[in-house]
Parts: sequence; C-alpha cells; structure tokens
Amino acid sequence: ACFQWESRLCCRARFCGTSAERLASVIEDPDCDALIIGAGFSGLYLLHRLREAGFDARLVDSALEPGGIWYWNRYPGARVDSHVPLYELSLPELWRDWTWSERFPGWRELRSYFHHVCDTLALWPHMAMGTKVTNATWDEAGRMWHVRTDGGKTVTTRYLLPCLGFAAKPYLPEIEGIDDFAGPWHHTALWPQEGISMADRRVAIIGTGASGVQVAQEAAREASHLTLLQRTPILALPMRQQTLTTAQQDAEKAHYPDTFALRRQTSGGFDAASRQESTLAVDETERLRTYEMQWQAGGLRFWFANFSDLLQDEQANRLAYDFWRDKVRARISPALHETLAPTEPPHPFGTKRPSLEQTYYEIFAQDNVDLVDLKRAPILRIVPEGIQTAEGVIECDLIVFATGFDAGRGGLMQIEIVGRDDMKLAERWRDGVSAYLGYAVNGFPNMAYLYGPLSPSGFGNGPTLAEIQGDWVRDLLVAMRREGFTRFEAEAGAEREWTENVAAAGAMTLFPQARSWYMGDNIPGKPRQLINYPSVVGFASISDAVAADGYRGFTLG
Ligand code: N01
Repeated sequence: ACFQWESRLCCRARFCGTSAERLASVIEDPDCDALIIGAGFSGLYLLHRLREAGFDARLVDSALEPGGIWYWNRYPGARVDSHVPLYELSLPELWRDWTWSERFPGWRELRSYFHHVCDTLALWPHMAMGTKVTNATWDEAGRMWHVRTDGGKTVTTRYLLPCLGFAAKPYLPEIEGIDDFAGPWHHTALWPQEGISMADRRVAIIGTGASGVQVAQEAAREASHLTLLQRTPILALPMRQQTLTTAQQDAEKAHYPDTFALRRQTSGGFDAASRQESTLAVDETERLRTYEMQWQAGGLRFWFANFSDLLQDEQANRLAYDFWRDKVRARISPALHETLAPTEPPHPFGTKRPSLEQTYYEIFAQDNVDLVDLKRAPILRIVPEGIQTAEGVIECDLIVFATGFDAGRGGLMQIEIVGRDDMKLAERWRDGVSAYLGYAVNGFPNMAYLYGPLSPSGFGNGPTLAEIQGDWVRDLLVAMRREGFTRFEAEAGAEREWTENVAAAGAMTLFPQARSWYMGDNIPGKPRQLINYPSVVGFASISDAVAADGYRGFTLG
C-alpha cells in the first residue's frame, strides 16, 4: 500500500522504495487523462484545475519534494526576487491562512509553502515524487502517450503536460581538469540536499548571475576566503528585504484580490506596469525623481516599472544605466569601478536579467573576498589545488558553479519525447525552438507544455503565468471533452507564425543586443533566438483570442 498514488505518506517520505515501485499503481490504471511532469507552480496548479474539472490527472516529478526550482536550488542564500504576495497562487484558500516571514522568502519557506499547497488542495494522492520521466512516445492508433520512467515502467496518458520550468537543465561549462580537483564542487542548481558547509573553507564561485550573487553574499559571511570569478558584471538592484509580521499581512490581505488581478494585466506579471511616458519625454528632474522612487522601492521595480522605452530605446536605456552605475559606484572602492560598474555598459540595462542583492557590493571591501575579472585572466583549467587562470592558481577547497541553465528548451530536450512519425523533439528543435503559442509543437499531438520556450516564462512572474497557462490548458481539455475530441495538434503554419512573432517582438527591443540566456547565448552551439515572448498580458490576450476562435491554429479531432 505504501506505493499507491493514494498514499500521501509515500509521496512525502524520502526513502520509501524505488520510483518503479511507487509508479506501480499507475500501471494498474494506465489510462489516465493527463500526466503532468513537474511539481512546481505550473504543475501543481494545473493538477488542481484539471482534477477540479473532473479529469483523472496525475503528476510525477523526479524530486523528492514539491517546489520545482526550489527543490533543486537550495544553495545558501537562495531566495526569490518577486516580493510577497506576488510569488504565490491567488486561490483564496491558499493565502487566507498563510503568512510569510520575509518580503522575499528563502528556499526553506518556499518549500513549506509548496507543502501547504499540496495539503490544502489535497493533491498528494495524485502525485508520485521521486519518479523521473525518461521517455514519452506518441501512439497514433491509441491516441495516447506511452510514458516511461527511470524505473522502466510505462504509464499511458491521453494528454502529456510537461511543467518543467524554464531552468530544469543546469549548465556546467566544460573546463578541463574538473575531475582532478581535490575538493568538492557543485552546481548551484544541484546543491546537495543535505547541504554543504562553507564555514572555514576557501570557496571559489564561477559566475555572477542571480545565483552567483546570492551564494557569494553567504560565502562572504561564512567562508574563510571567497574568490568570485566574474566574466560579465551583473547589473544588480537593491532587494530591500524586510521581515513581515502576520498582522501586517492580514491588513494587506483585503487588497490581495486586486493585486492578483493586476498582475495578470502587466507585461511581467508583477504588480506594476512600466510608466506610460518615454524617458526622453520628461525633464531631468522628473526622470531622476522617477528613477529614485523605483530604486528606493527596491526589488525589480527599477526594471519592470521604469519608463516605457527602457528596453526599447538605446538613449533611454543609457540614462538608466548611468543612474545604476553611479548608485553602485557610491558603494564600492574606486579601484573596482571599472570591473563592477564600468563607465560603458557591458550590455543595455535589463537585457540580461538583473538580480537582487542585499550586501553584494559591500562584500568586496572585506579582507576575505577577492574578485577575479575573467576577461583579464581567463580560466585555463582546474587543477587539484584549485582553478588555474592566466594569472596563476586560485587555491580553494570548494568550487561553486553558478553558471546557469540551458534555459527554456533544456528540460524538455533531456526527456526523449517522440512524436508522430518517430519525430524526436530534440531533433525538431536542433536548429532552434519553434512552438505554437509557446504551448504545443506540430508533430507532437496531445502534448502541451507550460512555462516553456516561446511563452513569456523567463520574462514573467512564475505564479502569474502558471495560472494563466493552467486555466488555458484546462479550458482546452474541457472544450475537447465537450465536443468529443480526443486529439489536438498545433498546425505547422500557426507554429511558424507564432515563432516568427516572438522573434519580431524581440526585434523591437534591445534584448538581442546582449549575449544572454534570454537569447540562448550562454550555451555553446545553442541557436541564437529570443526564447520567450516578452509580455505576459500580451500573451494572455492572444491565447484567449485563439481559444475564443475555436482554438484557431490547432487541429482538433
Ligand atoms: O545563471 P545566469 P543564474 N566561465 O545564466 C557565468 C533565475 N534565478 O543561475 O554573464 C565563466 O544568469 C555567466 O557569465 P556571462 C533568474 O531568472 C532567479 O545566475 O555569460 N563564467 C554568468 O555570470 C536568472 O536570470 C533567482 O559572461 C561563466 C553566470 O555564469 C536565471 O535563473 C535566483 C561561464 C550564469 O548566470 C539564471 O540565473 C537564481 C564560464 N564558462 C536564479 N559560463 C531568484 O529568484 C557561464 N558563466 C532570486
């Protein structure tokens, strides 16, 4: 009985048998309506919505606990950069009795929240954790997917719904000699679940994206020595963390429904849109007043609630960059100005994801912290004692790879997904991702993925998009059931048009000017393209119009 879907204890226990055993009950009841892969926001919300609509929906995840990205990313300092209450689901039964301790919650609290979601929505009986999907093959005659797991068992499902997040595949650069290193090394997204102490260790961190900044702040406090290896300076914004009381949040809850409605109406899925005015249309006093207001508010506001042309006009962007640069320079020694906040922008502000920082710019004044500019001293190889750069060996006891992800496509392509006519998704996307509405791919019937390539995922607040997409997919399946359909497939022309739309939308922005994961540049050999649609509200209105038009662009049968 331990390995039944219905056993909540099984789903929550860490070591209660192999994943094959856990999945055994599915095999006995193979014809589920929908199989969701992934227990993050998208997967859990969709599971709830589909079950509520009467579908026999199930969920699997290779992680042992729900939380998606917050299961894997549990490195020291990992915390979300959307503030309370933006980073939670809008269902009243979920927020009514839930309170957070901080404005930007950390990974532990986020994991507790995911337990709260599964408890409150009674999702556990339909989830099999610790179960990794390795292969999914479309069966045209049966109009179903055969899904194989790492335990070698097969589940059949009418609909395959991967909800893998945009960062399911960590990127580890190929650096010669990694196996020679005498100490431990870890990617931030594959951090040991039991943790690893940085205390009294000499820690080297490669990468200064959002993950690198967060782990560096902790390492500077804990480690005997920290060396941060930077290739491109991060243009980080002040987080302005706050502790939150229950009374404060209870008082705010009256406004939550408005906040949740508002976040569906903005391009980033946050609680504010960019201003209407162009930067260049206001005088300097007004411009600086606006910048200062967003800066003091903290979080990502300086990015998403700035002037309308921040991400479209080079001159406007440069003014914002200069403001950012001068703010940061006031916090660091002049010797570091050109390395951390250069006179000329390394890329237009905001075209690589800004991260939030708390003490990042102060750590470089500490005696135990060194910054290495990899543009000046590139990494040559890893040796037993540490990292050899062009300027010598950086001795260390622990190497942290904060080197990011094969964003968007990576998680989907590492599952062997075989569509109609033996077509493999990984081959189909070899020269670039293409998909209709960022949901479905021609040749892969009855598969809809959420929070993936060519949707707004990388640009959007996670829970906002999880709800918009979850509702949309639920509505699609309800409409199909009502009409007696058992098969949908994106049309090739519709897919081509949407893929071109995303590129065209990107071409109207400054995003293509940066070498970023948004453009696929961070992975050697990955085709260059904007991997996400740059507006949550725009995406929602287009996909709603498609639904209202009888799911135009899909062949239903
Ligand atoms: O990854 P990244 P991340 N040698 O790709 C460097 C979300 N997130 O994990 O910029 C040396 O941004 C690379 O250098 P460069 C968020 O959306 C959110 O930090 O390419 N360096 C860069 O500095 C974020 O944007 C949260 O020159 C190498 C870094 O590694 C996304 O996830 C927290 C290298 C990678 O930065 C990804 O963030 C964490 C090499 N060979 C993440 N290869 C929150 O919610 C790469 N780099 C707070």
